[in-house]
Amino acid sequence: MRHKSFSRRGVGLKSHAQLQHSELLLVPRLQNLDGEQWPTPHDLYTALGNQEFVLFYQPEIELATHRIVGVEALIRWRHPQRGLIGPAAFIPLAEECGLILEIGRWGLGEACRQIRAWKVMDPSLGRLRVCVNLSTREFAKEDICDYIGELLDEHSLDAMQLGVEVTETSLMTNIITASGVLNRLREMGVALLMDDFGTGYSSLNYLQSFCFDVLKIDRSFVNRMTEGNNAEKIVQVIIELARVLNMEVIAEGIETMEQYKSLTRLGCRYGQGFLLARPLPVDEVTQLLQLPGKILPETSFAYDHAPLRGIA
Ligand SMILES: [Ca+2]
Repeated sequence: MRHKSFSRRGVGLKSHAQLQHSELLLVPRLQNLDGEQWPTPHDLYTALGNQEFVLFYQPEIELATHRIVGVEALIRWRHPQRGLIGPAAFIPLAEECGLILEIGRWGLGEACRQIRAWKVMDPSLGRLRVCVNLSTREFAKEDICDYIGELLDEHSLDAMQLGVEVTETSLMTNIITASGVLNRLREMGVALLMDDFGTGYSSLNYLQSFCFDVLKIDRSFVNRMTEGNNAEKIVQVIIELARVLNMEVIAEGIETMEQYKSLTRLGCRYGQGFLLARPLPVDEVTQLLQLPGKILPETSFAYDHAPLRGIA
């Protein structure tokens, strides 16, 4: 893809006009203007060394009350010239060249440091769950459990404050190691979330084999929901499946009031998406977490933007 614009501005909840503008900054840019591939592995090494990666946090909301129950940590690259860059532009390369292990560890450490900072600021935030996405390669190394254990000790955190989001693809890649990692994280008390549920090859098989605390309904189902169509029926069945298996369910990618209302009607308890709150820089999400009861005012909902597509 070609460049559209460069900017150093961040993303916020200031106004919907600003939100729509800032969205453009997160579009993946995979080429320089001269057509050469960008970024290169060397660019990623440099970015890590220069501490250019940052975590944004997207609230997870109880749909009936608008209460924030958790946040998902999502990586961004704050490039000194190119501005804020979404993960689609660099995570696949990081996976390919192996640097994902170091970037992932940085992300876990940064999330734990932030959980501690929120807890010190307001002890009631000690119950907030912060979820981190584990990449396939991180998940394939059993020492990830030791590393997470060290971080929890270092920052004096309860394991339940940390959630780990795992996709079916990660499970599939190395099922034996994955099984060991999941069992150990469960023993430690870390919350396990099945990410992007329904898009893999063997979703039901994984639910049978592993104990997850939370099932996240993939955005592709939520995005296509209209009353009575197949996507809505699939979502309905997933919600029921989670209920029977005693799992929490979070709908991903809620972008319109129609989707929000349908999910509420179907009994989906939690949701996440641009309608409710976008991924936000730490200072802005901290402001939301300080709202009374951590309840988002409905006036903050992004009613009037056109549907936006995933950059998470
Ligand atoms: Ca996720």
